[in-house]
Amino acid sequence: MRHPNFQLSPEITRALDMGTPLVALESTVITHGLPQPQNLELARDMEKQVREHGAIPATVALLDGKIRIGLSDEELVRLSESNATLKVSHRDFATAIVKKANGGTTVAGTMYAANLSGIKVFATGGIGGVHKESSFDISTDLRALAEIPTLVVCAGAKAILDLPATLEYLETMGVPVVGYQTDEFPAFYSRESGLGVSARLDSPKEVADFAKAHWNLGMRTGILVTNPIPEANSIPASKMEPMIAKASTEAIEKGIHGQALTPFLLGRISELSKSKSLKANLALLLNNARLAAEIAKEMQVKKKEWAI
Ligand code: PSU
Ligand code: MN
Repeated sequence: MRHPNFQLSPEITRALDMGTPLVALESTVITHGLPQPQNLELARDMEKQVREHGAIPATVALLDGKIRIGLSDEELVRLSESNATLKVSHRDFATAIVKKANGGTTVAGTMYAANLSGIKVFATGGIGGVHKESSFDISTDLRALAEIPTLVVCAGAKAILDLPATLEYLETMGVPVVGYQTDEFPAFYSRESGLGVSARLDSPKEVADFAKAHWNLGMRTGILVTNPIPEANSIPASKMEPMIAKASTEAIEKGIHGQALTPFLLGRISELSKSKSLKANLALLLNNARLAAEIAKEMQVKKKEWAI
């Protein structure tokens, strides 16, 4: 793909030419979601997980106003240490370009850039959704899932959100919500939520077959694959709920809203849980990178059979 504002790394260009499996990775988690130095460690570890499971990682970010697909290690360091980064969803790309800024792409922003580059599989932690704190804060991640045909592997939606409302929105928009080896929609830090998924699938091959069936019917939505956090790192929902409620009340009291809300809540919950939630967050991110690589391998085998 040639576009003046996009820059693909040589490795990604080669992988696209050769048909090597690729996994896109977001970067808001690096710039806004995690503290330093865990953010850099996590970025490196996610790339490593993807490689160890047979795919090439394509971290998406903005550097000096260019949309970059695939970063070098020095660039990862720059992004993780840079303080004036933007949080980039659809409406922020042009801002970053015009201001020649650095930015971390959200789930929505990463889906957009990955899809334009020809990358179909993407791993993240938790998608954004419908917030509890204000009456009309709906993450643009949901709109992206409704409109961009990319497969997103996540650990459910962040437990700080209104999960039933988030699932209703996805249903309305025709976005499949797949439970990976589970019948229950996972709640990020916890494996359980009491809410259902639209399909349960049990292997990377089954997921690849599902994607083929969905897109070959002419559907143009994303596919959300929800992968529960590993048991050993999970925190029961009953333990998380009081901390989430406290952080949520504080956000309302301080008048924090819009793009700043998610980073505030994640940071505050990490403090309240004495970093237990941070550890859980890191574990689920790596778990998702692994599964995404396995799915990308299966999907690459089938690429010729896709309609898109
Ligand atoms: N998952 C995490 N940490 C994060 C995010 C997700 O574990 O920081 C980011 C994602 O990039 C997601 C964004 O797209 O938070 C959602 O922000 P908002 O609710 O403002 O749309
Ligand atoms: Mn929002």
